[in-house]
Amino acid sequence: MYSPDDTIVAIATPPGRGGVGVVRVSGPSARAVASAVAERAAPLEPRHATLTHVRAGGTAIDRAVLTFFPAPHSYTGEDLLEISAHGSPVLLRAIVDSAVKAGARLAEPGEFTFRAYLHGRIDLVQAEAVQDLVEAVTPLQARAAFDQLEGTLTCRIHEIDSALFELSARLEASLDFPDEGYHFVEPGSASKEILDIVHELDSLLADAGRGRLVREGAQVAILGRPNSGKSSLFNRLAGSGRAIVTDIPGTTRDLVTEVVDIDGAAITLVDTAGLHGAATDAVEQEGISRAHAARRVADLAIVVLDRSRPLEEDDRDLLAATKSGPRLILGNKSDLSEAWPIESAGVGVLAVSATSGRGIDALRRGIITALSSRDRLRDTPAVTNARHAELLSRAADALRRAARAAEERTAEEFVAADVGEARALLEEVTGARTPEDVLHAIFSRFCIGK
Ligand SMILES: Nc1nc2c(ncn2[C@@H]2O[C@H](COP(=O)(O)OP(=O)(O)O)[C@@H](O)[C@H]2O)c(=O)[nH]1
Ligand SMILES: [Mg+2]
Repeated sequence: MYSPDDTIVAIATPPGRGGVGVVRVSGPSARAVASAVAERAAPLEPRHATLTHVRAGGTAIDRAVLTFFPAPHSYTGEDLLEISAHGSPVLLRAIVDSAVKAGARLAEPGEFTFRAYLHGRIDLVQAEAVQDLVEAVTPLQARAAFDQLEGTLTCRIHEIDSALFELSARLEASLDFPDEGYHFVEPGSASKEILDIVHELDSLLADAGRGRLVREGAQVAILGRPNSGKSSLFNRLAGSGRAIVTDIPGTTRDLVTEVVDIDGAAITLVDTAGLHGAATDAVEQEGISRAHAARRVADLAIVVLDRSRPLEEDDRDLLAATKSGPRLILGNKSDLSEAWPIESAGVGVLAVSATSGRGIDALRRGIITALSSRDRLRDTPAVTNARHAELLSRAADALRRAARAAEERTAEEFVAADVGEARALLEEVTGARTPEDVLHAIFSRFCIGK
């Protein structure tokens, strides 16, 4: 994929203006770039911040702080130069151009972190955590990513893998001395050892559904007939006046979305146009068809009924349309006198009031429960990434097969083969043995400069 032998350069700070902007250079020519860019004769002292003029095209263009990290003690494990200049896109581009003239090339997305992985500074789980940490929108997402960056998951996988390594060594030894049969591992104890490891994996995976909700968030569509209070609920959950609220039916015509932190999960709320069968206006009809599209892609539908008015056919149509998927049914405007008793709907209805706030905490909990089958997300899940979860659960399957084979006293080589497969899957998680296309898919999602 990327060539790791040359020197790369990129702006590491986000596009736009800021107090400080950082240019990163990594690779064998980082030192040469430093002396070409810095207006100073003496070489930079390792890991010391040095204030100096920086040059482009022979003239000084800014005063910047340069820090040189010699290999292997740097983010990438290579010679690395960080130039903190003033955060002007014009300046930063000029510095990048100077670096290119001095022998660097523009970095590809994720290439700095890829090099850190390639040089063993971090494993693949940690590299993915870097991306997750940068992209986190809720504190819980950031905490889960930071745990992984710190190596919590990596350590647990290593422990599991060394137990498997030790076991396969004994299985191999038995294979080398076939006359002795299960000499080095007694089949009963082999299967018990394997099942203990399966138990470890299962406990990691127990939380993976919740972890996935934390990492990826979810889409929740708010649906209901006109004037039922969808936009008011949307604003209440979003804590903003993002959606227009009026008592004129058909105010919301397009989808309005907002990412909201609900118990640590990044929930994309979608407010939709009121659903009713009698819409004649072309714009309203388009809004309704978008609302249905949002309903179909949502992870959860919130059906809003108006308790202050009798249920109508539009309500019943919506209840029928959302019947088969995950949904929460709300009886809104419960601050007003009710036009229908909550039991008469024939389904579970949560009484809320968007204007008074009644039932909104229960609604937040209901959303999390519907999405994760847990009532709280509070503590940080160990596994959050679907790629990891899938590989770990395949490893557990392979080990269950191995345990069964050992139990049934099948030849050791079959047991050894399944244990070997489980190890390969664990190594694919940490990146010790990961196909190149998977690596490419992971790192190409990074931003440039990361
Ligand atoms: N009393 C009361 N009025 C509400 C409540 N929720 C919404 N409304 C009012 O109902 C009208 C329609 O609300 P809106 O959020 O625009 O409904 P939408 O068409 O479903 O988006 C507005 O006048 C709101 O102030 C509620 O819980 N209680
Ligand atoms: Mg609305």
